[in-house]
Amino acid sequence: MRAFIAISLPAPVRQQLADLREALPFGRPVPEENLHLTLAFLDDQPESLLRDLHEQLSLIRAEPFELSLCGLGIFGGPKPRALFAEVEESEPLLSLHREVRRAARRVDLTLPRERFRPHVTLARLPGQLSPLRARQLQLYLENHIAAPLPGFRVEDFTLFHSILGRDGARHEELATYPLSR
Ligand code: 3AM
Repeated sequence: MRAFIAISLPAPVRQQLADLREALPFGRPVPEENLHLTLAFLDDQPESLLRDLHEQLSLIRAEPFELSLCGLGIFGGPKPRALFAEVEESEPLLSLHREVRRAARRVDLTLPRERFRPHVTLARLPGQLSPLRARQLQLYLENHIAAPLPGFRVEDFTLFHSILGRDGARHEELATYPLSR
């Protein structure tokens, strides 16, 4: 079962982020209902392992915290692959990320050791850009450099099943873990 752990965004935040993409001249927008902040991509895992992981995730104790989005960015350098909203690296967020990875390790799930760059992917980009498209993208970023971005309170995180279809992925919530005092 293809799965990942993420922070869901409140509907008004998803809406505001979706609106931001309206002027994006090309690229494949992430469907509004799929906008999320990935804490860990787990890939394909047996259901038994996900059940064990669920138990470990249920044991995580953390308080709700405020999350801020702080700008737009592009992954992929000269071959842009994704447009994202950058998320401020606050201590509670980094701590939750560490706890999630610890839970995965406890069930012998090895996650790649890449640096955590918290973000919300807004659109997939084609990678290879013509000079015209590169210019359009640059203009889009310049025009949105000061766009106000929403913040919100994180009250829980979620284990998702990602179901790949012809039109992209559909995300199904397997379990949600509340943060509480
Ligand atoms: O949060 P973002 O959008 O960056 O790109 C997928 C998405 O990340 C990523 O997992 C998140 C939830 O789908 N993802 C999908 N396949 C992946 C893979 N093979 C992957 N990340 C790493 N390796």
